[in-house]
Amino acid sequence: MMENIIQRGGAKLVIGLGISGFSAVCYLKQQSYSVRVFDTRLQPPKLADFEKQFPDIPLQLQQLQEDFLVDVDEVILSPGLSLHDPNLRKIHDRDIPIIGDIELFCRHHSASRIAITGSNGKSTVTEWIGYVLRNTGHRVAVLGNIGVPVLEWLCNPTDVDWVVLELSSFQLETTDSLQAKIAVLLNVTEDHLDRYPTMQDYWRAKQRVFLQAELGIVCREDPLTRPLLHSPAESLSFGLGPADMQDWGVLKRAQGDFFARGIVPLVPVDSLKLQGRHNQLNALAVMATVAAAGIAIEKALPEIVNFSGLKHRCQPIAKLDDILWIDDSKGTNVGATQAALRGLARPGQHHVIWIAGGVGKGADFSPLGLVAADRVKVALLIGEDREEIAHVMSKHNVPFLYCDSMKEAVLKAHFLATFGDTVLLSPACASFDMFKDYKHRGESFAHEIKALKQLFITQHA
Ligand code: UMA
Ligand code: ADP
Repeated sequence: MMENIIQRGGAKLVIGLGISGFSAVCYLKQQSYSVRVFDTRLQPPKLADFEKQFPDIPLQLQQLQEDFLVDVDEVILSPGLSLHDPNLRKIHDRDIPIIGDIELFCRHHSASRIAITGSNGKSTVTEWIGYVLRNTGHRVAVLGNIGVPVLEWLCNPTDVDWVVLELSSFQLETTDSLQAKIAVLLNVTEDHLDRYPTMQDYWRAKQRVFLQAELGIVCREDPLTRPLLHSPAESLSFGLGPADMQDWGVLKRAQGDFFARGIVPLVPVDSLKLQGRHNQLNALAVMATVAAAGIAIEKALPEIVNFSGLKHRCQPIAKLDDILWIDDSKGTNVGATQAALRGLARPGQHHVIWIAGGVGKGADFSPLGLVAADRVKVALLIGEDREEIAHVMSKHNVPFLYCDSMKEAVLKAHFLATFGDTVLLSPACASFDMFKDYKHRGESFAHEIKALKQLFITQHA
């Protein structure tokens, strides 16, 4: 439902002409605001669309000129730029308020919001919640960092019972009016330390998901998820051990492990389609959320166990000669890759050929040492920061080889793998030194496996 928008005299300056900035321009124009646009890049991604659709909107690229700020009463900043970016100095000097697209959305749209954040698992849990809500007869929009800008949807909204928002720390920094009915903080492990001066700054941003929330859902296994800075009216928790009455956990029974609410066992843990301990945690977060949204858990459970996950997140993509190839290209930080190695390989067996490396974003790779030492046969290291990972591997006596391309990594993996091994792409790094994005990296992995398959079939024909 749309609320009345009070027209303000000044102009809105949208910074960033990627998908979120472009959607902000479309929305603000639709609402008859006066709009200007600035991007520090010479060729921002949505430039062509912008010039075609809005030839009359003033645009500055690369340098923000003082005259562009006259009459601007609010800046809508892309999550891609830090509030401390030097390009924003003139805006700070003039004390112009800076908000993000999520803030604008929350001010202008009043449907019930479920907000999900965390260092890892956001997209999986967001889609999973959307899937369960939809399949139990609810109208839902799944938006945000997942790749659908909130304001793009708001230009043409449909009637919904729930808006499910995946929120990054970057988006939370510029959002004051979130007021989620349900706010979920999945985990907080190191990420984006190229943008945050300290881990505490990153954690502070994540905690903003609880701003004026009605219910906070947190992970008992990660103390950093507890709402310490902003208190939701109520809290619930999930974790892989036994749980208090209304909380979510796992109970051990003679027949095996069961997901449970308090002391009530619900379904066997191994009925879940998704693999890995981290997905058991994700499943519990989904159970807690959809139950809090008012869905009878008995109705939700068949949908929850049936969810088959998202591409590039621990997805088996091929089996050749009894060797399993797994694409976890979205493993872009240490926490995600730790979860993949732990979740997919038994300790002590060393049957994982692990492809890793890329842009490390200032991360400390040392937590990967022990987990790799227990499980990895050989690490095949690619990309800009491969030497940093190699350093940790050599400290833990994990064999490693450098590779200069995905093709080389896949070929080497093929030659090194033996019956029953798993080849896992889980880079613990961003991809933009060698690929467009994590999807491109995963596709390149799949492409090289396919090429290998053809070579293999031809040779054996
Ligand atoms: N940039 C500049 N100058 C500018 C603006 C941006 O150099 O003036 C650069 C920055 O390096 C920035 C990059 O461009 O990182 C992308 O910024 P953008 O404004 O083009 O981004 P959008 O296309 O609007 O995409 C953004 C989110 N991107 C980021 O937060 C970096 C998308 O999340 C999100 O899906 C989209 O809005 C819709 O809400 C992507 C992401 O990588 C998937 N998120 C990070 C993550 O998941 O780890 C947080
Ligand atoms: P995000 O949107 O937070 O990046 P994704 O669902 O896209 O999360 O998953 C990113 C990576 O994190 C994948 O490698 C995935 O296997 C891993 N992952 C998913 N859930 C968790 C979790 N609860 N804890 C740790 N890693 C996880």
